[in-house]
Amino acid sequence: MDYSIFHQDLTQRLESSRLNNNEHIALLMFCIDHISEMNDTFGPGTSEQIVLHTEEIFRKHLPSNAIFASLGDDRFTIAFTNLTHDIESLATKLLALIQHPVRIGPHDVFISASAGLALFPEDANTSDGLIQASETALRWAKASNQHAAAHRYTRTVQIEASHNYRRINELLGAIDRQEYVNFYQPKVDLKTGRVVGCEALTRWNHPIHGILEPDAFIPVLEEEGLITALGEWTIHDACLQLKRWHASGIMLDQIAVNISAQQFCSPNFVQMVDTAIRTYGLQPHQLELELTESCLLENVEHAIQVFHALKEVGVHLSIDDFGIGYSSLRYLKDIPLDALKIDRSFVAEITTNAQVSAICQSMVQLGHHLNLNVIAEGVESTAQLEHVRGYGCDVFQGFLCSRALPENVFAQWLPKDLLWTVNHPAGV
Ligand code: G
Ligand code: MN
Repeated sequence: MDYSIFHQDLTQRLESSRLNNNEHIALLMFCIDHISEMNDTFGPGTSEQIVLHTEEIFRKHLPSNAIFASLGDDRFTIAFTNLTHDIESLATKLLALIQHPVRIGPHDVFISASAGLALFPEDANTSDGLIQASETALRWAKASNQHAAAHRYTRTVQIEASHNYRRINELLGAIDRQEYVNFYQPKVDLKTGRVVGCEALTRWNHPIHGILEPDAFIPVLEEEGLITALGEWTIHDACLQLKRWHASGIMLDQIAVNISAQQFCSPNFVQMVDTAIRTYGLQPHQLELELTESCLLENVEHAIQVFHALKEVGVHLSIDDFGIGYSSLRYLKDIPLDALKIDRSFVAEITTNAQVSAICQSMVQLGHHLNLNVIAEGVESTAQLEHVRGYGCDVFQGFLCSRALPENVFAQWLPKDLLWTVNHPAGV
């Protein structure tokens, strides 16, 4: 059943149950564990086969009073009304049915699954509340490695969730407490050696743990849908920084900021970018937004519109981590871009792997044929530098030149005339 029909049906069942002495309704949320890793391990198409197989088991064994929806990827939800049997033992039975090896090609793939359970009216009294409670219970089941039985939504779960809430508050409060800080990594023109700009990379200066890299906090913010607040701070701070450098005679052309897909898709994103530029009186092209192909995954039409709207504002747009995303090359014809950034995993092998080197060369040509600047990321050695220069890359970034540095260290590191040579000490 389609999820929106499932949701409607569930809402109606809750309504009639309310008129019927609050008859119990149970919602089970199932998730197949580690499905995203299965294709890597057992070959492409494995996860789809497992999802179909699981769906079939559900359909075969569901009682007639149940409604069932597949939520895409690895999730399934089932609602039961007029509960006549023990829901917990039914959930246990379903989990046991799923958790069997499935023959896929030459492999026996063992499926493991987790489940969360929430009841109306005890745990929640709306369909959204019930779905949320079952998801919270599912998270708890996964976190505690519980696969044999459904985890019932309980006060323990609420306590766990409020821990999570405190962690989120900690992350968000960090903006007000000014614990986030941007570090800057220089970008160097490969023909002239001029430091043309830098990439702002956000760090969290945690009161206890010290400087944390984005991996430690960005995924949590994204998971909770809170990345936009930090993203807005990052853009404002970067614009302010470029303005300050200009005021002190450091005439970098441009500052780049990374944009998460979630932020890119958020309402008012374009407006926010426009406001930031105006607030600090920057020329629009002095701000570059680094976007990944994942921006185009959810809603391509909307994403293309956003790209065009940003171009109207006049900011520079580049595709970050180019070459490792999941989208096709087709989008390159539909979106206005200024640069491609060759992912550093290619650069890492450019001197040792002839295939990788050929791919890099082709990426440079592809970029140039589309009138784009091509930037090589992650250049760590002079040999890599010579390769990317030889292929005609326009700009490079990487530890050979400098790591991302705090603002004052960056300003000290910058060559006075902004001209970088290999002899200039690397920023550490
Ligand atoms: O993909 P993106 O450009 O946003 O990645 C930036 C990240 O890459 C930063 O975390 C930065 O520390 C890291 N990085 C930058 N230069 C290098 C490099 O030369 N080598 C490696 N291994 N990582 C780098
Ligand atoms: Mn980047």
